[in-house]
Amino acid sequence: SKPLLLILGDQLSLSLATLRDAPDNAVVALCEVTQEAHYVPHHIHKIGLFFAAMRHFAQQLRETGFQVHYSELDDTDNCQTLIEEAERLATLYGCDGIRVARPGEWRLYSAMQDRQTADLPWHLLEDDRFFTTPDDFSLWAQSRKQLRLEYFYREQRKRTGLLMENGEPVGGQWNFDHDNREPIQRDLLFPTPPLHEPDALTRAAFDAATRHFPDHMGDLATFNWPVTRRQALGDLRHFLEHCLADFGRYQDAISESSAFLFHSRLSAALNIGLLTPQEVCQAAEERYVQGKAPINAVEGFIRQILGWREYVRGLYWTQMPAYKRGNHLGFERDLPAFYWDANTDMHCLRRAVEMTMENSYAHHIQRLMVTGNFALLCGVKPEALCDWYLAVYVDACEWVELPNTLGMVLHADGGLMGSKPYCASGKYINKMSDHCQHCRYSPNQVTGEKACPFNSLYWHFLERHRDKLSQNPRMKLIYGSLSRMKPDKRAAIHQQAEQFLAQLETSPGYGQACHT
Ligand code: FAD
Ligand code: DLZ
Ligand code: SF4
Repeated sequence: SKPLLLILGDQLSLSLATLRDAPDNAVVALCEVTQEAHYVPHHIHKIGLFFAAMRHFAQQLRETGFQVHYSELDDTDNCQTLIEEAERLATLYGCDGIRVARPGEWRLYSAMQDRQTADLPWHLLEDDRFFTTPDDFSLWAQSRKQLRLEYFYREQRKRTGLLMENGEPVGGQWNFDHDNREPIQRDLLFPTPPLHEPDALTRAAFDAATRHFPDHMGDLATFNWPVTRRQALGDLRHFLEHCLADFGRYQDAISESSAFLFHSRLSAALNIGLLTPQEVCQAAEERYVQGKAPINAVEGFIRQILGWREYVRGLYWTQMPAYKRGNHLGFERDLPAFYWDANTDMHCLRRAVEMTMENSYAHHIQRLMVTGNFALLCGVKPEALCDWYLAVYVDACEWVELPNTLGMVLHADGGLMGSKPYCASGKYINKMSDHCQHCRYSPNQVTGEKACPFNSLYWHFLERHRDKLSQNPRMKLIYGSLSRMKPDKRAAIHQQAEQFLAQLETSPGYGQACHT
């Protein structure tokens, strides 16, 4: 037999199952196709990253001795969809089947599954570059009444031995979050990420991306993501030496001046396969063992990767395709127009979208508590918000984007990702960030011309969803405050929010303009 080994854009790892035990006659294929760059209007950094990293990986595979076919976007015979292009290449090279590891998105997975019995059959392999497989997650979930990250995470700590000592968690606790909620401090200095100069291969990839997708968000002049394993290892080293020790305490802080603070910026490199989650977690643990980073930082960091990252992936694969249709709170609003151009006088939102436009990145608390929280309070419909997050972030792949957006932000899965919605008023943003002093609104006012819109929207949201949320034990306290509010104050807040929502410009079709 002679297989075509298809390597997808987020499968750039030599350890990939598809490449293991490959017969000598196998042909490896990597395919740039317009369909993958179009189905949501990706930020140009994301397209540039995928093309540049795929081209470098193809070169590495050739140097390792594989026979590689690389389809460029400009090839005249390129079919421009992954399925068709792989089948064209398999026929061209006389292959009798196509092997591929589980893709990162359901739409591709189901299309490939449908072709398992075709004349030219597709064979799907498990993608085992994670700590757990979807089957492991399913087995864990079967025995539980309720799915919660915390228990899943503890089990993974025990299974891997990460931060464990004689069967007990290092430091005597599983979780050090109470040490990890420091707001932004005045005069804090942030490390500068290493600069990656684009080489000729990267420049050619960028040129193709810019020519084909000139209208997409962003400018490749500010691109600074790793496109090779060597560059990704450089970013990992920088994080370990300059950021990890402060990662924990400023994990939830938001800064006017820094897009990255002490975050690792490693999500894209992890998601496309330039780094393994195992090596990143082990390297962080090592810094703790050497006494170079405190336990609250190292545990907090490892929990994101060993806990959250695996948990969302397990949820995605065990709950799809129904998961994507979830809309527990019945949201119907289109996406506010400023998500595409940052044109808003709400300063925190403006900065979050500006940083997103500049870097194709925003850190977790900006995604969750600024752009996410605003969409939740306004009731933006899940498909509109999910398409946006999938399009604009360099690390976005549906298996990780969807549970975070639909589940964690919009509570549209009815509570699988979080036991309560992460709704918050302007007070929270004022506490964690230094944005409000630059804003035309005041986080301390709820009604009136200067009132921060988050404040009235917050109460309006609670009122609107009383039926579904007021019995939630974690929300009883806040519903108590709402009940005690004087009726005239409540009416004024209601009116303030209604007025705001009535004048909020939305954009039903911005994304669609780039879909064709
Ligand atoms: P750090 O803060 O340094 O964290 C370290 C690593 O932990 C990250 O690189 C990432 O691999 C992992 N991690 C942290 N939080 C999460 C999480 N909630 N879920 C899964 N992994 C996590 N992450 C993506 O990788 N792709 C996405 O498309 C994505 N979409 C998101 C959408 C929303 C609405 C929200 C709230 C979060 C989303 N996240 C996504 C999770 C998180 O925001 C990013 O992983 C993180 O901001 C990436 O930056 P970093 O590498 O500097 O992370
Ligand atoms: C995001 C993306 C882009 C922009 N381009 C390609 C591509 O040309 N070829 C490819 O194989 N993958 C690309 N991707 C990633 C895919 O959309 C998808 O997320 C992964 O292939 C799923 O494993
Ligand atoms: Fe954001 Fe409100 Fe603060 Fe302005 S006042 S920055 S809108 S939280």
